[in-house]
Amino acid sequence: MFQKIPSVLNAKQLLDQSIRRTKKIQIHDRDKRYEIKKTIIARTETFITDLTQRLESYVKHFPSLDRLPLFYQEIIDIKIDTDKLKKSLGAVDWARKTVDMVYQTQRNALTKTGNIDFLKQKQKEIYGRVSSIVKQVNKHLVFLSEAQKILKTFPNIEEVPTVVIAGYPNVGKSSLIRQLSAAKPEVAQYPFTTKQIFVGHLEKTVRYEKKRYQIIDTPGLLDRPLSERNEIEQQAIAALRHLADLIVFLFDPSETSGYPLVEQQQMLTNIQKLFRDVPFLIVENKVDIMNTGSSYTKISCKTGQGIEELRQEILSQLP
Ligand SMILES: Nc1nc2c(ncn2[C@@H]2O[C@H](COP(=O)(O)OP(=O)(O)OP(=O)(O)O)[C@@H](O)[C@H]2O)c(=O)[nH]1
Ligand SMILES: [Mg+2]
Repeated sequence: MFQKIPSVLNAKQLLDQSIRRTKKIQIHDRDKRYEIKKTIIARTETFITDLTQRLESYVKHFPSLDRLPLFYQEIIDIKIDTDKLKKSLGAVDWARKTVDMVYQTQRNALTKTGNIDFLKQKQKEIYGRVSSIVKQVNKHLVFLSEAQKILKTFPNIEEVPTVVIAGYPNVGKSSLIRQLSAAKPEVAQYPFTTKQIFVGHLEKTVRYEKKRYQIIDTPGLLDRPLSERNEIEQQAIAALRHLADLIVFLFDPSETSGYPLVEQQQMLTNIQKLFRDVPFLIVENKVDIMNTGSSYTKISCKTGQGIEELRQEILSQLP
């Protein structure tokens, strides 16, 4: 989704690169004065073109934030900060336009004169003004560079029916998505192993036609108000809010996760209040350690018990 955004250079790197481009340019003419004049003009022109094209490509390749699917809008705001991102894109766009304008107003002076010293002086002046414009937006270039690195890690979300797995930390959410799909998020015996959204896929053949579904692993959630949730938990909430056609709520009754079952139950109640329109499938994991005897679906991601039945149950409930 965001793979096309180029790596963003800072002001110094950008200016160095564009100047390096110009060094190779050498125009030949039998008339020595013409040769110097044409070379200076060609180098200046290349410097400006290279620079403005790079600046333009940064702005162009960042997505139009208001037109993105809501899930992306929300995680961009959580992980990057939408207002800052817009401001930085605006600043870089301003720099491109201003560089271009400076050059357009100086261009005639370059082409009209025959005086080499004046020409060199003008070239220096243009380079100086342009450099100071680019340096003025350095902090925005640095911000865009960071943003690009973060955007590159965002999962590719498709417009297909989607099941989101939610639950307390360490209950086995990532283990479950590993059982059900080819996605391989990290599994570990400590809470908050998963720090971002992972996407896997499920398939079902309906009348010879293969249907594709998404299964999403989320970071663990604690039972606390939305306003107290950290950035990692907020991503899980964003996935539930914008992507879920079905929520699989995973319990760990064995409490080997380190969280009491009553707390897990309390959170289920609160999450259900938050997402009233979405169907919930309640599942108890780690049945190899602990079987509560309740009527909920029981699985073990360790032994594989109940996994195929759960897969069928999920597929039958997705639209
Ligand atoms: N005995 C047993 N252990 C399990 C089972 N499922 C998961 N585990 C273990 O529980 C621990 C947590 O598993 P994860 O899949 O990382 O849990 P998670 O819910 O994704 O955890 P976070 O990403 O931290 O929220 C790991 O040590 C798993 O090996 C199970 O069915 N039985
Ligand atoms: Mg996990």
